[in-house]
Amino acid sequence: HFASVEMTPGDPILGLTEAYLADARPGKVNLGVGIYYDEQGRIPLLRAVHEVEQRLAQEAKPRGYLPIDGLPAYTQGTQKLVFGAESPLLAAGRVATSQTIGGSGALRVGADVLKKALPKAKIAISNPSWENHRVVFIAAGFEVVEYTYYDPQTHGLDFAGMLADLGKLEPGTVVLLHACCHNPTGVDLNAAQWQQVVEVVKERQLLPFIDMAYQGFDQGIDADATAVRLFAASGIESFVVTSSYAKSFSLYGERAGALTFVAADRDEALRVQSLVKRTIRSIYSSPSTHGGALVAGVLNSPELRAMWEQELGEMRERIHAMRAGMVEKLAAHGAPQFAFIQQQAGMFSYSGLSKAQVDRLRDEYAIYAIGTGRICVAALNRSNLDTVAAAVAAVSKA
Ligand code: PLP
Ligand code: TYF
Repeated sequence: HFASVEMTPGDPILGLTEAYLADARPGKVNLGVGIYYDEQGRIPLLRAVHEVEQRLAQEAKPRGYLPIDGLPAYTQGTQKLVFGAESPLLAAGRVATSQTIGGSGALRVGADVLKKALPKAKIAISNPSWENHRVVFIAAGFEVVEYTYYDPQTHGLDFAGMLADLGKLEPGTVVLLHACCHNPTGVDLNAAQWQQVVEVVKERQLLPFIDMAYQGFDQGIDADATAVRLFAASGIESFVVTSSYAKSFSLYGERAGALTFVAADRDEALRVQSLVKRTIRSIYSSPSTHGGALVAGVLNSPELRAMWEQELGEMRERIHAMRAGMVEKLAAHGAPQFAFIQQQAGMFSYSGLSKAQVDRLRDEYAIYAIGTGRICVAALNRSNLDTVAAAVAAVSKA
């Protein structure tokens, strides 16, 4: 039956971790996968999360099924994080949110729903984007096109190119936008640029699909939601937001995500939500309990919420410090051309390293980065910063 099945290429990011784990060299560093590590090189268990976990263990509650669209305390908490508690959209009942299996699950359910609602629409993603964006939307039956985004000359945004490409999309095209901390480049728009994107999207009648996997990882919960808030205030009737708590709660394996549809009015929101639920039913029936209970427990306790915000703040400050430290150390090792790393935001930096330089980092220095030159700055710490900077400087010399 399966004789004709050929080997399918694996995920290059997750494959790199396997190679890293198999590497016996001491002092190896994994700058590949997008995971936030603390100063000790460990994935943190946030104190606020641990606190809820202990309470849950004490309560020893039964594990019934959740509703198809998840825990209400979780989806309502998500809406307030995404739009702000005072959002008129929430008051108007125009927002429908479902708890999903990670941000990835939100992307896929969202894509399947859009395919049913808008069977002819294409989707435009940034060039480059997280590779799974393409994979997910192709799997949902979409034709995927790209819009200009990154400028390799400046290591920044090609904003003119981006606006021009968005302005040429067919009306009705879905546009996937990274809310903040763009994966893989680390290159974000400022508020004024977002406002211009909002205008083009409105004028071309595009459908914004905002992927927010790193809320709170650059400037803060509200600042990082600027794009969402501008779309919410724009008068645009409908858009989609996907959220992930993998990074902001350090809950990678718990698969805590959310899918939010904004609709023209309350009645439309209810109808869209019925289609979302039908879609979820046909894939995995209902989401899992534990991650949802942890996030809802933190968001709905003023005390734990304050603790979480502080811990989130510590994570983003550490990332900022590592960016500054990396730039400083690289300059000290004779590579001042990397100053742009400090302008980029979030976990990732498109370092500009070539495939050959990335190969040398791995072979000669046991430092693992993605072949595109993407590095995860959230994997740097005071103990590995100097070694990494020295190695990057060394492979960057002609
Ligand atoms: N979207 C982007 C841009 C991401 O980088 C990630 C990373 O993991 C996700 C979505 C998916 O997150 P999750 O791990 O919650 O599926
Ligand atoms: O880009 C990253 O590294 C993260 C983690 O298939 C990730 O978003 C990478 C690949 C993948 C799932 C998650």
